[in-house]
Amino acid sequence: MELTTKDFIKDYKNQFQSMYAYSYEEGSTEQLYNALGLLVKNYISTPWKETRETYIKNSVKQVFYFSMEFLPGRQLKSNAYNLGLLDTVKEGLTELGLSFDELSEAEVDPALGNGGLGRLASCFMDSLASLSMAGNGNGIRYQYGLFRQKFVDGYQVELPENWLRYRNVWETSNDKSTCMVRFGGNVWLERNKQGYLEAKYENTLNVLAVPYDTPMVGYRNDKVNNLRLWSAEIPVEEENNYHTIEETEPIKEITQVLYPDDSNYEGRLLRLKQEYFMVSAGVQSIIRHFRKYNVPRKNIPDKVAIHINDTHPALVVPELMRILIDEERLSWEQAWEITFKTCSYTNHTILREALEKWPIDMMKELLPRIYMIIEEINRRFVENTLPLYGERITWQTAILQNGVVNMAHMAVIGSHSVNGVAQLHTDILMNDVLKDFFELYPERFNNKTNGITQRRWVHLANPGLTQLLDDKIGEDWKKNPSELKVFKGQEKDKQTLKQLAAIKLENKKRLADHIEKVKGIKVNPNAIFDVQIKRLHAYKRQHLNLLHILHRYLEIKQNPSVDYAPRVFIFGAKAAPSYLYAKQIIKVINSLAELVNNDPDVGDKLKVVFFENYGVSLAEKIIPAADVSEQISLASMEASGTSNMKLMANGALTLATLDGANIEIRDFVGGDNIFVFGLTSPEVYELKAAQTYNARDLYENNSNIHRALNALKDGTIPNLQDEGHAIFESLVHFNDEYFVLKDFDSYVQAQEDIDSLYKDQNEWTRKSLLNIASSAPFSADYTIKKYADDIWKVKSCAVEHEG
Ligand code: 26W
Repeated sequence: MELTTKDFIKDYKNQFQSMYAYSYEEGSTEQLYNALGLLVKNYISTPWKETRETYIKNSVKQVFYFSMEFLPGRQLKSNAYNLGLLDTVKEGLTELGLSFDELSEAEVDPALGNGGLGRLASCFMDSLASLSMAGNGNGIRYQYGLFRQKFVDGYQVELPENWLRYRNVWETSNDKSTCMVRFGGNVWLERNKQGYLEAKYENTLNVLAVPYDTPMVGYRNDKVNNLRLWSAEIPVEEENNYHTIEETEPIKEITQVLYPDDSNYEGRLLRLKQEYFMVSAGVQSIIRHFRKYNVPRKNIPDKVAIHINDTHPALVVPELMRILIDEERLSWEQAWEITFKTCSYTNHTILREALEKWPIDMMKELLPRIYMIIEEINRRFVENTLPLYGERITWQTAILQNGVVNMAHMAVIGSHSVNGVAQLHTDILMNDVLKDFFELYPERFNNKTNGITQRRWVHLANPGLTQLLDDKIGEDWKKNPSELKVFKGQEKDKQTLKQLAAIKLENKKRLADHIEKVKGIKVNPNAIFDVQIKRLHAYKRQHLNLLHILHRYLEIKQNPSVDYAPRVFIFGAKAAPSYLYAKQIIKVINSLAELVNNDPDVGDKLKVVFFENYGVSLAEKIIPAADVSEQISLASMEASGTSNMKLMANGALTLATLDGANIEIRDFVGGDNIFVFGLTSPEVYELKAAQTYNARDLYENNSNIHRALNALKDGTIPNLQDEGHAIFESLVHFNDEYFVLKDFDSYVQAQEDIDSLYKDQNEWTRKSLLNIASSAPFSADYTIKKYADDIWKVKSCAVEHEG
């Protein structure tokens, strides 16, 4: 949009004064930020309204992305940037003697998700808007986001994240679109005068769902989509339906906290309430829209696509059935046809412990009508499948099994499309995790490799690199990422390489300053910055990284002149509060950091930095400064990974197992420009099947492993209780579930290869350039185009302006 600096200054002064009744010169940073945020939101409001009206007027097909998690990150900068106002705003503030960066740091980063799945949802929102597609998010407005992580004596401590204590300038509560969600009570069917079977309810607990809408601003296309987050509130009492304070107490709980478990399912009643609450409110508001505009119900699948982001919102299937049958009076067959054509499902993990299975008794009591419908879906499924495929397949794929509702099965049966998030992951779904379903419905399965938005992760996070790309290949890559490959042409250009290296060094200096500020650790910006940032989980193998650091430390102690390139190992990771082993790994890394960072024999050769409270904002600081991207999960375990893509796009070289999207990264960048190590997925499957793995043998016969493992428990690492022992035990006595020791040697070798290459700065930077130039396929814009073409059948849509 067009705005002069002068107009901006005028608007800003007015905005501030109208909010606080004094001049901006007297404002606190927080107030100055609030005024700026609300002003930018004002600028957004016109395209936001026009976008909505265009969708309605043209009756375009819309996507609703149902997700229990969204991790949008701070929005001031990205909104101003996407609107095309960032430079104007910065200039204007400078003229007023204010710093944009300082104000933008005052924004809270909403941590409404755990990790990859939530961040992916937000990258998708950004791409949908930027591609001018009608794509809305539907989720929960948690009052408390993911806990704030603090280290006390090296241990993770979780603090509440009360992000709404401050004003959230981006959201608009939308009172006219509330709906009622019913829980519990008794339900029965009664034939009414017209001969319909009517669902009758008594003694239900009614919860008011209040939507809070947040604009999702497209990149310079005047397009603004909607992220709708629901909050549970107590309904105003009615004459015959009122509840006491005691009865309504549990209502407020529903949207209070985000479950902090990543890839770990626990059958907690409150979580099931959250899932149904979000699903029911979302589906009701979609159907209400169709009623308002008189869309024939059978046309629903032509007008809406509902996406189920992992199984968490899989209750969409029975909820849509319920509304179509009970409220819209369609027959079962008509309702099923619509539901099935409307819904699609993405799986994000193959970890068995992550697969949601709700106890039937719990479901029946909390959601009696929904359970009746699930039972009927299951009955019909069994009735159709049994004669065609026989007993084994039918019972293995049923929704109701051994007293539980299998949510993945419900999602697959109720969706016309099922996808994994990287090619290997999709293959594993088809050949292993969902293989019986693949036999029943091969046509439903497809792959959609994840992607990231370059706008947040390159344009905004790495302005130096962005400027260099603009200078060298023009600005087209910003709208059309495939243009990035043109950058390959510069791989031999000495000057470009020099500039690229200088930009990386600048970014590293900035991160080094930040490290000193928050951790008090001095690091050398010329060292290799080696980064592993992701949730802490045994399958991601932060402890393999840990063992290698320990190995290097012991080598240095044994031979202080050993020739290692200086290295800073950087970690960012939260552990689920109940995941003891992950927390023990954090503690050991922190204690090892203390040892290494303070040992004069070590000097610059080795530094270890474990950031507290890793999240989107911290990632934006770390990623542009990374040289090495650690993607070291046991092959077959990481569905895709997305930090691998962000790091690659910022010129880090990947150190990886052939897992998830790492395989595709290697394919695009070429085997010479990535460091691959470890077992492959087929080898992992084979080794598991053979049951011949013996970790103790490796401990006993491999001297490096022996030495490093002993150091975990012999007092080498200071300040440990039994955490070192616990890791030792898991690896040696419990036979190393994730083959850490098996991959150790090849990991160490790859790390040494990294050292050698880094000594040749020119060659290193050339490979870094090739990584940047090969990162376009991982743009979320491409991923979203594929979802849109293959699954959702939605198109880009030009927005019409008034006047
Ligand atoms: C029910 C508990 C629970 C909570 C979260 C189960 C599963 C999850 C998520 C599916 C975990 C998750 O975030 N998975 C990650 O999704 C990313 C986006 O597709 C992938 O890149 C990661 O590989 C995958 O671990």
